[in-house]
Amino acid sequence: MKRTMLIFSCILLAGALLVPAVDAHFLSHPDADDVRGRLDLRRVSLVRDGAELDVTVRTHERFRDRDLLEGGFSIHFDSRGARGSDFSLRMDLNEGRPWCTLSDRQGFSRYETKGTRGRRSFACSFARAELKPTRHIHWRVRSGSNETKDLAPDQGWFRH
Ligand SMILES: [Ca+2]
Ligand SMILES: [Ca+2]
Repeated sequence: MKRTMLIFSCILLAGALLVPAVDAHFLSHPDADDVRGRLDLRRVSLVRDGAELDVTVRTHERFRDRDLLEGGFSIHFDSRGARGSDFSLRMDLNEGRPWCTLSDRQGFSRYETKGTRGRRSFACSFARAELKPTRHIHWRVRSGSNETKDLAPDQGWFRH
């Protein structure tokens, strides 16, 4: 009985150690210190948390409200049919609060919610169903202000 418990515990432990490593590999991506300005992307992540998707962008430097008002961050999702962006998530300010707006290909707002802002980070969560995915989600991140233009990845798309 003890032996069975031990083997079972080892299997559970191995599973717990393996899963985060695989997730981290596929869902979180570094971006180089490769452009000027405060919105130079450092790391971007897309994590599935049950039915929710959590998007987080991190920058090399602290950014200001002004940087968000001049452009902020946008995430493009390719989740349906032909290649190209089907939905985009804007991460900026609305009446001084961190704000997330998910819009469709035509630019119509489909979902809005409060974001979470740190000195060098911005995060949004929304239901995966909002993307109406018909296949694997591909995504990419753009940051922009008067002094910064950055992309992650530098070319192409991440695959969820
Ligand atoms: Ca960068
Ligand atoms: Ca880049």
